[in-house]
Amino acid sequence: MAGSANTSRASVVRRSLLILAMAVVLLACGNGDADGSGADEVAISDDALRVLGTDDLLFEPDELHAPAGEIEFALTCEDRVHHNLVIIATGDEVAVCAAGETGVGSIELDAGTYEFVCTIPGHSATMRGELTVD
Ligand SMILES: [Cu+2]
Repeated sequence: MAGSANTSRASVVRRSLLILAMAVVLLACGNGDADGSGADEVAISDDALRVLGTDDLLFEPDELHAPAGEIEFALTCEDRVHHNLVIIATGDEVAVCAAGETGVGSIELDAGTYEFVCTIPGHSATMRGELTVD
């Protein structure tokens, strides 16, 4: 009896691993097909605020608008420098990107005006912006 219980547990584990492997393959394909720009792209919703962190240490654009509630960010780093995007009032780092890549994140905000900044050392002097939530 103990032997057959172990056998069925092993087959459940095997089946789980197989399902997991298939899920990974499906996710990899889905991301690659989303915009055709490469397998490393993350899924970005249509409502996401898209921001570019430039190699010149600027946010483009530096003025953002969004409706109150869950606000999604897609932060793209230009070619050579990595950045993050931190909402100063809450202290939340909502997105991070490696050089040449895009990072996504979200935060729940009420109506108001929020300053955001990149907190990578040396960046905050120029990498600032304002998010208006209404
Ligand atoms: Cu930065």
